[in-house]
Amino acid sequence: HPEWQYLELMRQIWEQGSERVDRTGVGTRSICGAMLRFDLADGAMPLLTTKRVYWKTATREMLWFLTGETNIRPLVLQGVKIWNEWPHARYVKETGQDIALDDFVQRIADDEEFAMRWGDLGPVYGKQWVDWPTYRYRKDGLFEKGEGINQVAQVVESLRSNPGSRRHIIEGWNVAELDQMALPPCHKTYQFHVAGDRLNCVLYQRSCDVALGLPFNLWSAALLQRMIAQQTDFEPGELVWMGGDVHLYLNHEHLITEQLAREPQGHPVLEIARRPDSIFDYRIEDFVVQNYTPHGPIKAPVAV
Ligand code: UFP
Repeated sequence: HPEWQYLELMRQIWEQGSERVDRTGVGTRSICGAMLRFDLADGAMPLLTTKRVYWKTATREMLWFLTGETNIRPLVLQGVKIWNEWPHARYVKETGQDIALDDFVQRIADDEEFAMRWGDLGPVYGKQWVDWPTYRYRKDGLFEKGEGINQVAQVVESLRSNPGSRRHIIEGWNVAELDQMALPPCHKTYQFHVAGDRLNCVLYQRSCDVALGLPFNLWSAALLQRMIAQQTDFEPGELVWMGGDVHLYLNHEHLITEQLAREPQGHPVLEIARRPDSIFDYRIEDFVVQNYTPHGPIKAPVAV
């Protein structure tokens, strides 16, 4: 079962990772460099079965990236909570008002103006993916804003017109704008590769919380690959995931022990019910997962 790769990685980090103090202060065990490979033929997806993964939440986030949106409001209105901590922390810090997270999120939902002011994450994935900013220098030495680059549209186009290219890349790591982002991109580079009639994908993830982040990141990468394959008329090929700093948080011990005691069960598949007109026209209803009978969820705190 392909999921053993994930469980082996988890075990290896927990047993052999070097213990380090990290940005969040929680502490991790960490290894440098790891690779996982998943074959997406016949609808197969890297959707973990040793605990329930909320794939619809990850799917809504991916669709939100593709809109270019960086404000959490559209996610909040769909009940997706994964980005809420960051704007909340900024609000508390900048206004000195100690509002509870739930109240802050409710206000984002109810008050559009408030959301405009406080709900933005800065130029994170969505912005870089579909509207990477450009600047042009003028004769007088000043510069003006150029047109944004839609990397996703360009990759779809280049896969169609020049499949053998080695430049099919979607990059999130905009060095000049990292300081404006709530969180610098973790899943920072996607590269696509055509082999015969199959579309492969490499994801490079610079930093990976294997217990809570990776299950989401694997699903999302495979989802993006599936959508792009559909749009470019290729069969889904392999997803190759590569991690840089690959770690487990020390306060996830109960999750790790529980999950490593479980065995993968079943082979979930993803069906895309419709072929939308473009990569930007997918809707949540288009995605149907079958044969997903996972073990129960395991809760653990996210390090912010
Ligand atoms: N993280 C992930 N996947 C993500 C995401 C975050 O694993 O998609 F957004 C984890 C990695 C790390 C933390 O534990 O969040 C980010 O912290 P840092 O920026 O210090 O690497």
